[in-house]
Amino acid sequence: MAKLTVPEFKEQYKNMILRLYAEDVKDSDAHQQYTALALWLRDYYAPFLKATRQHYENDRVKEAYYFAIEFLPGRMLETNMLNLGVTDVVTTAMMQMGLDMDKVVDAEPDPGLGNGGLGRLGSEFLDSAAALHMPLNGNGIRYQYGLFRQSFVNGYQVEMPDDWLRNGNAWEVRKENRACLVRFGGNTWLAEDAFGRLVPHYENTTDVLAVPYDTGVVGYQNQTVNTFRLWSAELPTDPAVTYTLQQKEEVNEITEILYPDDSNYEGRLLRLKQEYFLVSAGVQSIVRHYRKHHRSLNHMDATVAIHINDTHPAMAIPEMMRILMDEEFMSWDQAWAITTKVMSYTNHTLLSESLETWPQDMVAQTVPRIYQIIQEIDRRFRELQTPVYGADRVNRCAPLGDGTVRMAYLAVIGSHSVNGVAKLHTELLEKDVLKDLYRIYPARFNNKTNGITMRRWLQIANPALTHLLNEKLNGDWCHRPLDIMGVQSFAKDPTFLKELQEVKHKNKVALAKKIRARENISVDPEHAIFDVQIKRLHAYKRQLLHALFIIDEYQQIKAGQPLSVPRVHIFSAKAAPSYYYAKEIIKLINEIANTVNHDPAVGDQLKVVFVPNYGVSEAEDMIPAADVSEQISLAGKEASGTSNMKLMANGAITLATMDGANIEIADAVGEDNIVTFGMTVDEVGAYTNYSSQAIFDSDKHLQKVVNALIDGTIPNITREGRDIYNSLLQYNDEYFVLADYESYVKAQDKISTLYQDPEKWYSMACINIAKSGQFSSDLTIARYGDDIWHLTRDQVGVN
Ligand code: GPW
Repeated sequence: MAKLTVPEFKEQYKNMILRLYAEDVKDSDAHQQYTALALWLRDYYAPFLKATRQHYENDRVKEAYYFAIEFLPGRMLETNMLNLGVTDVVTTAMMQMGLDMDKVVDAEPDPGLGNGGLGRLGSEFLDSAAALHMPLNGNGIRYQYGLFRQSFVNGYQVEMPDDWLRNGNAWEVRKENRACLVRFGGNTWLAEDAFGRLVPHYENTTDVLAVPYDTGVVGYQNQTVNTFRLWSAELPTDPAVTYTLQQKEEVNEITEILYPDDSNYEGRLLRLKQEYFLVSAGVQSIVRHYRKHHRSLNHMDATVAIHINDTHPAMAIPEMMRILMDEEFMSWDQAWAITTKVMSYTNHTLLSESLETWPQDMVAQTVPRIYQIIQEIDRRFRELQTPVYGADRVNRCAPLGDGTVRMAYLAVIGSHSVNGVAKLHTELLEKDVLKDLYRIYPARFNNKTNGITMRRWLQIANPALTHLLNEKLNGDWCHRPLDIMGVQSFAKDPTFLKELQEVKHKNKVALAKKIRARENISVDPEHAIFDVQIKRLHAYKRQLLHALFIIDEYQQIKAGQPLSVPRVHIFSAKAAPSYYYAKEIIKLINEIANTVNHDPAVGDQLKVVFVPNYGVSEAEDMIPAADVSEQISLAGKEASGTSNMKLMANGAITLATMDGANIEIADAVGEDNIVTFGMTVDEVGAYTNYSSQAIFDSDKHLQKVVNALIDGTIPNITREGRDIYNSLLQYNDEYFVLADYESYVKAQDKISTLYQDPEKWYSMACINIAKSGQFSSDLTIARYGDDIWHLTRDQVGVN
């Protein structure tokens, strides 16, 4: 393909605006400009999408399908321009046409198809796989409303619908010709057909039409474009059938809204329907596609891999069994052999409240045939394993138990691979959460530490740092993430460290400007440490620990002792609408902000900003400007974390407990380049006689801080302050906030001391950037491809 020139692009773009809106470019608004550019890009990569598909099909390339109930793609405009290698041409042309590229970029809605880390990881994997020519397809739900938009009223979280499709979605292509029917409810029984085969019969089912919408996932300057498929629920088009209003609503609501719960299981019927809708549509379309090119399904595992992202899509296992047996007339054993070879599963949590366990009667009523198959999986598992491992162990880990379907156990039993998302997490799965199944299937277990895409978090979010890296590194770090290691040689180069400091300063100024404009708060980018904690609001993530420290600083200032270094504490987090305690923490932090930011005695020493509506785009604004990365979950609770990786790559110093991937970050950078604190997993486990009251009673300083929750130091939190106070004392502080407090304060003091020596600080930042390459999702996804899915790919720079 000839290289695109600026005049060519301008010509094509003007035509696009004309075709779409019958207007001149100068009369168009930002949204029109964005849509036209997105459609132009879609046209531009369409031939690559077609060629990629044809290559996979004609060459019988093995393809993997990543099934996930959520994805969090973020805006696609800049990513696609970067990956297609047209950023310079397009931005120059847009400028020449008098258009403001920032406004065009901002006109793209951020698709809120996910809650947090789980969904974002899925999207990073798709991006990385395309960059490596890996045949990986995304398979998810096209929620009409994404995660709620968050705002604050009087410091309280207010949720508003996220109508992200209001103006259409330029990237997607509806494929009604690829729709399939998904069957719910009714009765089912087996009866012999004319050939003497046992086949299921159904009556009174509700059939739902699953319509796919496909979006291209553009590889990084490599002409690969993979497919990201989202399913939408609609009424079947059969004119002979009529529907009541209620039936219509029941169908439409299946893909209407994303459940706003992060790492928290809620046994709601609609969610069960969403899960089955996703897997049934996804597996049917995979089998149908496979059928086009193969006469039998006996060797499907040679060209198909299906990945179950956490347990939400675990019904892919019985659904595959159903199709192979009921529609392809395979025996159980044959179908099971294929299914387990095709399926693999990632666990993302250690929290018991996140593990899905559906009531058996709910599953039996909602998806009766699937329930029968799960019963048979359970029966055979027990029959096979009880003689070897004994009834107790087998009872503990069989798919059915306590009147529920235990989805994690089903997922392990029906897959050939089970992985955790950080070394510690995988170890704890083996030792604790899944120990009985680990005993039975040790070879299935493996670790795949999470990763992040440097393209979004450096090349797009942090152009200044990208420019500096490009200047210093000979190797092509954009293709070979481990090459970032090269900047380590500048860790003692004062000129480089100054440049790095200037980059950070520039990003802090830019963020300060946005905070001023959006939140009406002035923060000082010259002197203050930007101390950042951005992630879902959850008790185990301990935003409260951070908040207590701010109260501590405030009290110190009020007592006449200035802080050694000014601080800006930046939070951003959504709380699940039904998560009462998390919302109280939001209110607390907002009121701390209110008090501190308006107290003339404080001035620029201390500022607190709670940035509303955290999402991918907000993260892109904040991460490049962070000095400190708060990763302070109670050890043993955070499976991995991924903001820890994004922040280190942008030169923030991690302030961390030894939890999740923090441990691997600490190993990578060395203890001099990270600040760790708090109890280890083993210490938490051994702490059987914890009394938060005893800690409180023995520490005057801590008492003053905690009492601020109830003594009026922070106004307007009468109820919240009392509830939080009680959670810490009366309810014995479930997440050991008080136990880790002293150690946290010391760690924060250490941060302040280090920061006062810029050469030391930026040398640490430099090492963090240098070592971030190993957390590239390009490397992670290559390992999934090699070890789990057995996919081909082009040579990656795995140096
Ligand atoms: F509970 N994670 C998440 F395991 O964002 F399903 N939402 C979720 O519902 C779950 C996990 C689930 C996160 C983990 O909390 C985080 O530690 C991890 O880095 C991320 O998934 C990606 O693996």
